Amino acid sequence: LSDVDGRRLIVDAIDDPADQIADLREGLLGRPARISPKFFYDAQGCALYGAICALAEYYPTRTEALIYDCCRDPIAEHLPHGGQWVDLGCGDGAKSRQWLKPAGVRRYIGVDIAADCLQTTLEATERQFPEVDCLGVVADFTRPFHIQPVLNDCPGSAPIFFYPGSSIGNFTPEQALALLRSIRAHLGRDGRLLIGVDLVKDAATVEAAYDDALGVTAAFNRNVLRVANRLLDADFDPMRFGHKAFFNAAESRIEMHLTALTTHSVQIGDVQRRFDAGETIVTEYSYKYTPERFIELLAAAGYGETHCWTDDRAWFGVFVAGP
Ligand code: AVJ
Repeated sequence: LSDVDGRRLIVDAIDDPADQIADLREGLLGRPARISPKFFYDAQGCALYGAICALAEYYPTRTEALIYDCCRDPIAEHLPHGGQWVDLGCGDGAKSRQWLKPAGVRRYIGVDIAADCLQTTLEATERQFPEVDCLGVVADFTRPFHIQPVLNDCPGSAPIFFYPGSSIGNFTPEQALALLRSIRAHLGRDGRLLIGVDLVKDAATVEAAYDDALGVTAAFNRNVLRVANRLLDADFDPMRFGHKAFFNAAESRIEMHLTALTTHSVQIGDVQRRFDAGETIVTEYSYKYTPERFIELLAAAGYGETHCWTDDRAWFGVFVAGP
């Protein structure tokens, strides 16, 4: 960990941009071609994701918000007071700010891959909650990240790891298990995990959420090719790829792909990659769980008591898990 701005913004040394670029290149040259969903989120991708969250078809964001709005106090009763709130993938931090009072938070730790956005989030949080000590950690938690030294600065204040928005769905169940275990290892005696998870439901509802009528999700998907062009000095034409999203029931996940509409070659740095018509690039898996399956996963990761809240259609689940 290195400290760049007083002690407000800490950069996790493991997050090496050269490795990220090497991963992206390797994925695109592989067969099948793939791109990690973390590359969706440049400035334009973040704006498009914001637009997705406002779509009628995209139920997860609003369903999760509904659960928090109606159950905030009962949920907060299961969280330690005077704790350190660790906001995993904090984005603009708005979801977390609604918890700082009800959970009596002493310290806010925003964790995100995007340093610029993180700085803005910390300033906004500090302005609204001058009594809360705010700091940021720039980290990519698709890799092991180093939060323990930061938590140790504030002894006696239990951590609450907040992982909303069903971001856990981007990991395979095996990867999710590893991440849940590593969070579990930081809980101590009184720490908790508060996590939002999208639940299994009829395929048509899920598919509409990832293939909306206005084509916003299609634009979000194609935008990743513009990110690849910039990072790899490539010349993808996003409009030569079609957006495909379908529910894979056997794996319990939505798959998003970009399908080459015609056979053509793309320059990727100093190599050419041919894409045959119909060949796809996998851009995202978004796993859906039943409450039972997610509780099992938490148990396998070493959590003890677990509580779950859902909306009345049981479309989305919010879980609090302790050691
Ligand atoms: C940010 C991973 C929760 O899987 O629903 C939205 C991203 N992709 N529409 C999801 C996403 C397409 C989203 N997560």
